Order: sequence, then structure tokens, then C-alpha cells
Amino acid sequence: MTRVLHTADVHLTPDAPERQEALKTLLRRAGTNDIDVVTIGGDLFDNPEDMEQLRTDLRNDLFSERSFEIVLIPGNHDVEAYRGDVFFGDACTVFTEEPFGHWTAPDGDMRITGLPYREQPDDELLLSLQDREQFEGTEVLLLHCSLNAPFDDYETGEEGTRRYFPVTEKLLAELGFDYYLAGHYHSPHKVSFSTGAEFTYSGTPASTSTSETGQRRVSILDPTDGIGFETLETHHYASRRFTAVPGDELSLLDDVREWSEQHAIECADASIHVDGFVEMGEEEFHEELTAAAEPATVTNETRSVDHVLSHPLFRSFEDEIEKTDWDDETRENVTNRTLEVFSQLSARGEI
Ligand SMILES: [Mn+2]
Repeated sequence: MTRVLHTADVHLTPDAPERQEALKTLLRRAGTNDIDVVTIGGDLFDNPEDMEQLRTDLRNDLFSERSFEIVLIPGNHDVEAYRGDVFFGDACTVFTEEPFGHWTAPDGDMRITGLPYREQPDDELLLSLQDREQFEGTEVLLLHCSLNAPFDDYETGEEGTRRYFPVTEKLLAELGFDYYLAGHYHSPHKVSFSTGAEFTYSGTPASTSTSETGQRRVSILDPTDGIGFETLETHHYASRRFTAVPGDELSLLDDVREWSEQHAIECADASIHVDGFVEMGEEEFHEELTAAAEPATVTNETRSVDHVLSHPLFRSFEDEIEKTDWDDETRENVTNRTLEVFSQLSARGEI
């Protein structure tokens, strides 16, 4: 049974060697994981000039003599790069042919239809996809697109509101593929269509911006189990915000320590941001906080309000808060805002 490891949006560029490392990591994973084909859903390169510099490295080191095949399509970032007669290595097939090409697994049980990037899914393309040659077996479509879905607003950041090859579930489902392996959105997603077909974005294998947080993934397609994800040990950002509450410093430090142990792993660029108020001295708290967060970097915006907490006005406010039937979160929010006001009044010498 043919198994696929799917990735996309590697955005290779000589300036970000961690992306090339991530590609190596996932190819190594494919080699030890019973994978028959690796699909790359577009934007392998950040731009055409980068491809010019990196192509021979790929050919010699990464895309030759593999125990699996690699099939890739151009994306919106690198579509111009494939115009010439380019060769990436004997394990690699690039779909440049318009309107699409086919790759059939050596076992004959799966066929991948690869769609080189274009701006719009026009009628002519859709018709020719619908009229494609019949295939008995698992049918996969590899494409670079913007799927209209609840997550589609914040996914490619730098590209603003322009929509690249916009598609809907309905439009794709009507094409009748069993699986849709896609690139363009930088976070991993899986969508199960009402027809039973499955769609996935693998997301980037190495974070390309600080908004891509969390361990990166690849999508695995196993025709018996469908689409699942595996995490990669590759470069990524991890970040978390905490709000300090006076008197609760120790439990906050515990939370920070626990988060750091889990997320500030070696391949992560981890950072912690803490705001709110403490009653502990500022210097002492800062030292404890940086130690707890280690090796994550810390932005500490907390302020000590020890002098406010003992003020009779604030104490009577706290007594009033106690009498309310508000939940803990509301009490915390109101208390923090009041502390903000008290701190400012105190700084101006008005209380
Ligand atoms: Mn893209």
C-alpha cells in the first residue's frame, strides 16, 4: 500500500539554513518510516533566485538516490523558477506541465495529480480535471491554494488579503479525488469533506515567521487510516503570555517552569511574555522568573504593587470585591485594572 509524506512551503533560501535542515529532517523521516512518496505542495523556494542558488545542492544531496520518490508542484512564490529545463535529481518529479500531470505509484494503487500553481481555478481547468483519465485506485490531488475555511484569515500573513487560487470544499469535492494535499497556508490543518474525502495543509516544516508557533508537522497519508500528522524536531517559534497576580507569584513561576520544560526544547526559539502585578520585590521576581523560564527568553512587564496593596483604600476595595458573586476571572480582571489605576495615582503622589 502506497504511503505518502506531505509537506509544503519550505521557502528555502540561503539566508535561512534551518529550512534546509528541516527538509533534510523530513526526508530522513520518510526514509525510516515506510514512505513511498514525498509530496511538496508548492513554495519549496522562497523566490526564483533562491532556487538558482540551491538547485544543485538539492540535486546532489537531497533528491537523489532515495528509497522513495519526491513529487513537487510550483507555488506562488516559486512558479517562475521552473520555466527552464531544470533537473532536481533522479528521485524527483516536478509537475510543470499545464494544466496538470500524473504520477502513478510503482504499486499501481495510487495516482497523484499535480497542479502547477496558477492564480485562478478557471472553468477550463476544472473541466479538464473532471474529464481526467479514469483511474482505479486511490486518487490524490496535489495543489497550492487558499481554501475557504474558518482558518483562512490569518494564515499567510505577509500576503495580505489577496487570495491565491481560491477554492471551496464544494468545488474540490466535485472533482472527486479521495485526498487533497495542499500548500500555501503555513499552519497544519485537516478538513474532512462531507463526501468523505480528506484535505490537508501540512504547514511549514520550519517556521518562516514568529507567527508560526508550535512544533512543525508533516501530513502522513496512509490509504487505510486516512490523513494524520507527525511532529518534527525542527526550528520553530514557541511563545506564551502570562499575567501575574499579586500573591500568586509562586504558582505563576510553577506554570512558567512547566511551560518551558515542555516547549522550550532545543529546536525551539521560545519566548515568554509576562504582564500584570506582583507583590514580590521587582528584582527578586525578575530573577526567579528568568530562572524558571530558562532557556526561553523573557519579556517582563510586571510591576510590584506592594505599596498599593497595603493602602487602606485598596483594602476596602478588596473587601467589596469579596462580597460580589463574580467568578475568579472577572475578579482578577477588575482587580488588575484597579491596581493599574492605584499604581498610577501612587506614582503621581496622589494617594
Ligand atoms: Mn504560497
